[in-house]
Amino acid sequence: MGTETSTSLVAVIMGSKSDWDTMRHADETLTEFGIAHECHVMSAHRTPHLASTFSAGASGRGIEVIIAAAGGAAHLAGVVAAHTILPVLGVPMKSDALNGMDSLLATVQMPAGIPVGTLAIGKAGAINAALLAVAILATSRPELRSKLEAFRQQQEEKVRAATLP
Ligand code: RP5
Repeated sequence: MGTETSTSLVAVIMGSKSDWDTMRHADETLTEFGIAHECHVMSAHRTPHLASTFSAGASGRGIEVIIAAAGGAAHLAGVVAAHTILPVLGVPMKSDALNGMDSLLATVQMPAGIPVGTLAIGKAGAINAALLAVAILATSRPELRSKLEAFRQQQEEKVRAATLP
């Protein structure tokens, strides 16, 4: 975590190291698809300058999609989206106090003009944010589109082959 390469296509950022146990699923999914990416901890509240400079400079470094995860008063994805025109995918973290409903509403309820594509709370959101990032990249990369199609096919076959006790 915290590595940065000039070749990354996707940046996965999260408000706290405590989010990693959930966001590692985004990291793993991107790795499965062979997507060059980087993961960092930064916070809209605790490191506001870092969050704004990182997002303002992301496009210039070749990043094409940002995945931003936060919990509670989850402002990270929105703040990032305010500083870049890159697609920003928000992942609400499951919180102790309100089970992630706070994170979900804080992430999804953006004012018109600054979009954040918000995914599900927790692990499903982390995985789907990565898959959506792959889908965005795949619109201009045929080999990635093939990988995504193969993934869907395998997923379907697994469900069709499921047997119950
Ligand atoms: C948010 O506050 C983080 O994204 C995390 O989900 C939550 C709690 O952070 P810690 O107190 O565990 O650092 O900023």
